[in-house]
Amino acid sequence: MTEIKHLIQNNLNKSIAESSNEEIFEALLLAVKELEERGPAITGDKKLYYISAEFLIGKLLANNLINLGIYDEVKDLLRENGKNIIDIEEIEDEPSLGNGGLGRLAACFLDSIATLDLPGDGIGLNYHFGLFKQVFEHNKQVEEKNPWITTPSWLSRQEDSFQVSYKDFTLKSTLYDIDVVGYNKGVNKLHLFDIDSLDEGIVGEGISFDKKDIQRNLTLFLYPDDSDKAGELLRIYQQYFMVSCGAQYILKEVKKKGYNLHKLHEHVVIQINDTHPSMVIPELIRLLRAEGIEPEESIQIVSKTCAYTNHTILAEALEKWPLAYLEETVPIIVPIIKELAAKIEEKYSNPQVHIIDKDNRVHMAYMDIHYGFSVNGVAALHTEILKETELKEFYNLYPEKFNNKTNGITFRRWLLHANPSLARLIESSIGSEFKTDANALEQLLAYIDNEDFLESLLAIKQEKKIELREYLLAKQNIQINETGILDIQIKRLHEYKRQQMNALFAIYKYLEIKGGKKPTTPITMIFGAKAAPAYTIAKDIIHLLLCLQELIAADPEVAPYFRLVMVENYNVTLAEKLIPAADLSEQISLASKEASGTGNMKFMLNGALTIGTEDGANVEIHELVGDDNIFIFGASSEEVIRLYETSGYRAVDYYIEDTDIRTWIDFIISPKLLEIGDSEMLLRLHAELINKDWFMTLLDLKDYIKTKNEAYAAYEERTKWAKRMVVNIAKAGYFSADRTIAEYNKDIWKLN
Ligand code: 26Q
Repeated sequence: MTEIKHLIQNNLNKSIAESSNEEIFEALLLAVKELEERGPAITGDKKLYYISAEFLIGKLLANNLINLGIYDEVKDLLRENGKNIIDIEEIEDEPSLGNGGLGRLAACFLDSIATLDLPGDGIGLNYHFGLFKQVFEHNKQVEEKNPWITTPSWLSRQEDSFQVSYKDFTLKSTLYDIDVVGYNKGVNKLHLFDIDSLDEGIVGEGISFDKKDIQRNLTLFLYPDDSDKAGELLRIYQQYFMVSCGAQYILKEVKKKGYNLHKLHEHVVIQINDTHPSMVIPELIRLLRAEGIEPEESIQIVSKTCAYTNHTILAEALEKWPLAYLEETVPIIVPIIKELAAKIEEKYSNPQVHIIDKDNRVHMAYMDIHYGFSVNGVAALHTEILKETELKEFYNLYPEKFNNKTNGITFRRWLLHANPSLARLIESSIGSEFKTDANALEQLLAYIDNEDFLESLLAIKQEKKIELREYLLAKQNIQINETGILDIQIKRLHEYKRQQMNALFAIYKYLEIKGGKKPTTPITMIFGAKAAPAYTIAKDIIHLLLCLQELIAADPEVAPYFRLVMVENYNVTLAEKLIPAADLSEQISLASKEASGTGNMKFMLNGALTIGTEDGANVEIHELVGDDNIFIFGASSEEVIRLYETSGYRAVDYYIEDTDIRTWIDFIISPKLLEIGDSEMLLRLHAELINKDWFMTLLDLKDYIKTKNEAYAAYEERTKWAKRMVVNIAKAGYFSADRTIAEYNKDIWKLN
């Protein structure tokens, strides 16, 4: 009997064949944990700590089986006993410990760090209900709690416990670890801090709870952006808890290993994932001083230890905490923040680089830049924009700190697990090298004229569409058409990502079909998106999409040719089903606004073609695949930045001057839609698009429609399209997170 079979059987009190899927899932989880415990811990003289408020890890069973190299063995074992591994995978609840891109990136990074055998742990929080679960009621988003911690669980409770001091009370931490197993490699840890005094019972209707009851609410939810003060204070409490526990944990490990604290930076590097963990800087300074290190030296040590990644240039997402909020919650680090700020004011007269501004707000990013040794953006264009505009003054001060690290994704989850058929086709063509060296995918270019290969590629896409159709029908009672083009936009709902522009395309297409022009190939548009609970316009856009879904499905003149569907509760699990089935990947943000995007990379790897603006990593995708293998449209980032600087964009001008645009926008408040939807929401969105439209939907709308029609037409030439798919897959190797992490290590972390 093989090891895994033995371990599974040990955790079952009957045979596999007689056990339920739930029992098998639990037995497998315990067996996998056991194997991981036996696996070699990754060690080294210097260790990375990736601190992040979010780790959107997704389900772990299949991922860990793949990385342990036993997925197929387990699949076969289960099949021999009349069980389907896919059904067992379904049992697992997805931990929703992230909002979107930033959290998923952290998860992909942990996978690659372990795979490259680098000693590196994650540090975060153990949110019990994570990000809310989205349900649709009356074509509107409603938020519910999203529990995921079950018994048994991937979490293993540890002995370590730390005190965290706030103004009015002290909390005692508990620590839960999750194993991070690399692909056929050793094991790192994700450390998730929590409190025993948490009370899940205080959650009322939906996701409501007493935001002031910190001792009972601290780790209930991943706090999505929110505007009220109690919410902001809770976020500070969470952030400080995370970094204080993290810093204490790091120092404990360093001392245990017998390292000299004066040489901390030779043994530790801390990557600060956006500004959410920025308080680690003053906290670590405080702790080093408590260890007897001189004030100035403690600042120097920390400055050589911490590195900062920026993920956004949207002003509202750059954290600026009022000093008064920090005094009210975490007064213990306020003197240190003031001291750090004062040193900068002494040194530089330019108020634009001061940490505390004239309104007494602490600019967390500025503290990171002054007191960290590295600042990186997440795609080439993004880093250039940081250097030339947003953080220009800082780049002038510290050019040597700035560097780019274009994001990447783990191919274990996004190819091997999400699309095993494609992985098999690739392996049967070019061998298995691509599994450990993603650049080997380039060898697929040799198959671009191979008819059998192209046919197989299209057949796999078709198979994935059928699987998706069956899944959506079974799970969400959604009907899609597996013939024709599948056009997908899945990402958080935000105006800058311009789902509203795609909705206007749907209105245009609906009216065109009503006017008698039927598409030659059926079109299915799929959306998936959560809106932050307090983001009114984002919720209005979801409402519009759901109303359009209903309208179109009910119209017999249109429905046979065109469908729009919005999946409920878009998450990692759904992404793994949607992306392999996609033909067209929607990456249509207003140029300059999407720092990188990572969904764009996942689609490309799975043979979808991108329709997109020259934004984020789309620019690099475009460079890699060439003009013929991507559909680019819209204004450039330079044009957009100029329009903002000169206030040169006025949506209302487009509305008045272009009768097409006016027709489509007015359709939002047409009798047909008002009959289905909520007039307050539709009227508000209509007015917003005409009078505000901060993200310039109308600027690019016509170019978008033209380009998408070209893409749809191109889809009909199946062989040509398949060749474009080959180029996209072949060039996707650059976007392996293994490449990204190798760069972080070479330029920033310098482990090994
Ligand atoms: C800030 C203040 C208060 C409350 C919430 C927040 C907050 C929370 C989450 C701000 C930002 C986020 C998440 C940002 C994010 O996901 N950014 C994305 O990061 C990806 C990985 O680098 C990029 O690919 C995306 O382009 C970027 O949008």
